[in-house]
Amino acid sequence: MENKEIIEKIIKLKKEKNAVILSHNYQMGEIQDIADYVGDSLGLSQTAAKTDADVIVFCGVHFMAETAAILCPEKMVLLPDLNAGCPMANMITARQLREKKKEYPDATVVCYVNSSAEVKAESDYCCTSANALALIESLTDVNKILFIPDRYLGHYVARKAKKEIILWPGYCPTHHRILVEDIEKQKAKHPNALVLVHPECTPGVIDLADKVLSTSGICKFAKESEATEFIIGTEVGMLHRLKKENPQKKFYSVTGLALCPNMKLINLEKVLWSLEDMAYQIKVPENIAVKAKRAIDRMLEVKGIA
Ligand code: CIZ
Ligand code: SF4
Repeated sequence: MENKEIIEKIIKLKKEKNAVILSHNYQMGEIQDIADYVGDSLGLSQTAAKTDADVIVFCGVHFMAETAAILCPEKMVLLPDLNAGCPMANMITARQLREKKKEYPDATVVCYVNSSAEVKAESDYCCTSANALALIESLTDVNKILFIPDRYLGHYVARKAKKEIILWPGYCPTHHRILVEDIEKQKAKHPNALVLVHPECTPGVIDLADKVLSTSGICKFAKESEATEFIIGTEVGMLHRLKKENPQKKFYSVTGLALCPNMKLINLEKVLWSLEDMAYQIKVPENIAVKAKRAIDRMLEVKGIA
C-alpha cells in the first residue's frame, strides 16, 4: 500500500472510532506528520487527559502510553507496537527500588518519567527533563533525594541543586552515543551554531553545550532564539520537527548514531493496524495506577513547572 492510501484509511478510521494520534518528538517524520499533537511525554499526557476522544493512539514508547493510561483511565490507550519499550526505564524494577529505599529510608524518591508504572507507584514524585531541576528546587524541606533511573539527568540536577542526590546507574543508550568528540567536530564545522543538548547526555557533552534542554525546551528555544544555526544533541527524530517549524534556520544533528530504535518501531502501517484491531491496549492495574498517579499529580501541582 502507498503511504497516501494508508494515511487516508487512518484518517477515516480515526473519525469512526473518535481517536486522536499523539506523537513523541522522537518519532519518524511520517508519524509526526499525521499526528494531532506532537510533543514531549508531559505535553502528550496532558493532551491525552484533556481530549474528548475515546481512543488515544500513542506513538511513543511503553512508559509514555502507561502515563497517559494512568492520567485518563476512562480512555482506551493504544500503543501500535508492544516492543516499543525504553531501555532506560527497564534499568530499574519496583523490587530494586524497594531495596534501595531500605538503604536510604530518609530520602525522598524522585523518579524520571522514563520509568514503569510500578516504579512510579513506589516513588514520591515524578519529573520530566523539562522540570526535574525546578521540581527538586521546589522541595525546600527536602535535603536528601534518591533520583532514579537516569544517572546523567540526576548528575546534571545535582550540579545545580544544593541537595544531596543519590544516583541510580541507569542511562539512555541512545544519548550515550553522543560523544564529546562529535560535538567538537560539529562545532568546528559550524562555528556560529549554538549547541543545544538534552540532559540525558553525559557530563562531558553537557559541559560543551550552550543550553541544556528537554525536547520541548529545544523546540521553544530554537523558535524564539535570534540564532539561525543549531547543533542538536538529542535523538535524531527531533530534527524533523525543528526543520519543519523553522524552515529559515539550520539544524545539525551531533551524530546520526543517536537514534532510538524503540521510537522507530512505529510506522504508518502499524498505526493503521492499531486502529483496525484496537491494539495494543495499555492498561495499568488500578492499585498501581492510583499510587503512580499520586507521584505524577504531585509533579503537576508544583507551581510553574509543568
Ligand atoms: O519527556 C520526554 O518526552 C523525554 C523522554 C524527553 C524530553 O526531553 O522530552
Ligand atoms: Fe528511552 Fe533513550 Fe529511547 Fe528515550 S531515547 S525512549 S530515554 S532509550
